[in-house]
Amino acid sequence: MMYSIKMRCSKGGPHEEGGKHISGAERILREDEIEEELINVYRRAITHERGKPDFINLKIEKIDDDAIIYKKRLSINQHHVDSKEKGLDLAKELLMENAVSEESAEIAIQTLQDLKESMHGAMLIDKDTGERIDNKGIKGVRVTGIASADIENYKESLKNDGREGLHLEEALILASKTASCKGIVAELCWSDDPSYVIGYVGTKDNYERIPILKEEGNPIGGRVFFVDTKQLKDDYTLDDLIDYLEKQVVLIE
Ligand code: PML
Ligand code: MG
Repeated sequence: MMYSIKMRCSKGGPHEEGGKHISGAERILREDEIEEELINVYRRAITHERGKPDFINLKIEKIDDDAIIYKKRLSINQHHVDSKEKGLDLAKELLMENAVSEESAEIAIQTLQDLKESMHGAMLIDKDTGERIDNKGIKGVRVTGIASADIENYKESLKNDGREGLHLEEALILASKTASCKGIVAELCWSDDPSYVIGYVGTKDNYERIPILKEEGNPIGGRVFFVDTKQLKDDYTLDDLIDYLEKQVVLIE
């Protein structure tokens, strides 16, 4: 039996009452792993560079085994650029190689850059027109229900590739679930952590990791998921797509 552990924390009250998001985390664990991980998650909440929270929400829920599906992990492609401008140009190019129109890629990049505060989740943008198709405002669509099928193995394999760190570990899992979602062709993300300037373009198969996508010190980040609206039909609607991202439990192998 597996359990989902979710933490979110904010400053100035709960998120839903206007508090500023500090950090969040999700784990899917066996019962015997919960106690130790709760301490890690709590530590993460109170030591985050975005500030000290005055609200921490911790949720522990049992998951039925038959509610879990398994999907593959994306392959990492490490890119090299020496400026934000080159990073953003590369992101645009990669998006266009993955079925996103030039217009939509440009609008997405501009929209993320123009944010006045960080997205809590992702915006859904039409891959052809660049139009936003969810109505969730700054909250966006939150991808939850994700974890690595074997956490220790996963960390070890990243380490063997010379890649470590919580940002990458978590982003790669999230991008892998997102890539498995019917109707999504690509993703663009950069972090809301001020000193963390690395971002990525997620495709159906790859995690295209780009070393600079924003200015050092910028505390605003977010995600865009590019949707092929032609794949949305009566029997697979936008609500179904959002439900998959927000609710389906997916373990990444
Ligand atoms: C985040 O944690 O806010 C997003 C991080 C994106 C890049 C992670 C990486 O590849 O290092
Ligand atoms: Mg963050």
